[in-house]
Amino acid sequence: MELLEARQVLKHFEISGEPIACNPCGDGNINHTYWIKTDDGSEYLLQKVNTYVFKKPYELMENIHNVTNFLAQKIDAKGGDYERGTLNTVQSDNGKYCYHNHDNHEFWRVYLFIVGSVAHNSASRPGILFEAARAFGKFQRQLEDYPAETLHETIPNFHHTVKRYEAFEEAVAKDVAGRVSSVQAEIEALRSFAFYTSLIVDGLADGTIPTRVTHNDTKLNNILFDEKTDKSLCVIDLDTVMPGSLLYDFGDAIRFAANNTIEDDPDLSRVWLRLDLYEEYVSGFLAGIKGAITEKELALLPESALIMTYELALRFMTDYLDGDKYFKLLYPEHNLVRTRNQLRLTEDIESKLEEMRAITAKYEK
Ligand code: ADP
Ligand code: GN1
Ligand code: MG
Repeated sequence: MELLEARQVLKHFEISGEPIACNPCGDGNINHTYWIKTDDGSEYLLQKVNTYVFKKPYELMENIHNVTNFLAQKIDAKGGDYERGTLNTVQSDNGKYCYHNHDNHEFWRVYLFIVGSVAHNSASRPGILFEAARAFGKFQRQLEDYPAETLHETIPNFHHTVKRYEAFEEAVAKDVAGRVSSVQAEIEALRSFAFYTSLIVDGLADGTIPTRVTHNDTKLNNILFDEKTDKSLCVIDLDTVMPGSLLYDFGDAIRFAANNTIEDDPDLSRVWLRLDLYEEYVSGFLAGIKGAITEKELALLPESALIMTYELALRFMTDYLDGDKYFKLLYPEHNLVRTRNQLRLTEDIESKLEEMRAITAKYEK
């Protein structure tokens, strides 16, 4: 995006100063993100919302504005700095924290840029995962008394793994991109894990697993760290904050951060679950959540990592078979590479469930 184009969008927001610099920012798979600097030294984060993924951007922004205000009040009440401890939305000229360009149907939003922060794509130093887990555990606790019924479901059935499996079988049956015959082995491998799809979904439905307000996209790079101290500052990417299960957040974080390699590494010999990182995350998460976890949730922590990894393998494959409409791609076979990687990780996690249970037991109190 050119600076001139950014200026056209930013004139619809209550920002301070005239934009003088614009650069792409971050490695998200969904939205388009830019860092902006203005002539009075202010910095902002400008994002084009992906409307293929988020069908109702105004509802999305209502959720985010309300959740971040709620968090800001809690942080402020404890004497913290809410401009660094949570995202801060910037008002737009329609009063909805979001600008709709009617000519090209783009939706844009602006946050304050958190200066001096960094997002990590891997646990490059010991302690990063403990800190990440504490941050997600704390985020969960801060939202414990958030009125869940006021939240819009920004992506219906986002982590309904049974429905994700059905969507995968539908994509196989339709074969719109003509790719099914070339990926039979992967399809059969995915089918062999179908047993796991209902474990969390059924528990939520019959009430044996509590429904909580959860983040639902707990990748390590959705936390900003202080670049000097390595302490976590702020949980970001709040698009999918919705009612869900704590197991979604725990499992997804393990899926991403305890993989020995990145989630789209094509070299499968590098893909496995690192038990040392699993342990670091478990210890931090249980410290952050401070006892606010039930016995059944505790018991299912290892399976949740398997389920969230498997679910994402299904989602990547579904998108590949549908002709790559959902996730941003860096090259044509990217979704297939991601599927194979997540499938291999699912297999490895399944072989380590007992060891993961033993580790979890060490930190239960
Ligand atoms: P996506 O939904 O595409 O993943 P994110 O909201 O996670 O988009 O943003 C992408 C990246 O932009 C983050 O990983 C982080 O590096 C950076 N980022 C996002 N929000 C901020 C912010 N308020 N301040 C500084 N950096 C940010
Ligand atoms: C997307 O937005 P980002 O890059 O943090 C996706 C997650 C996937 C992840 C896989 C709204 O997350 O569900 O787990 O890619 N977000 C959405 O990298 O679908
Ligand atoms: Mg993100």
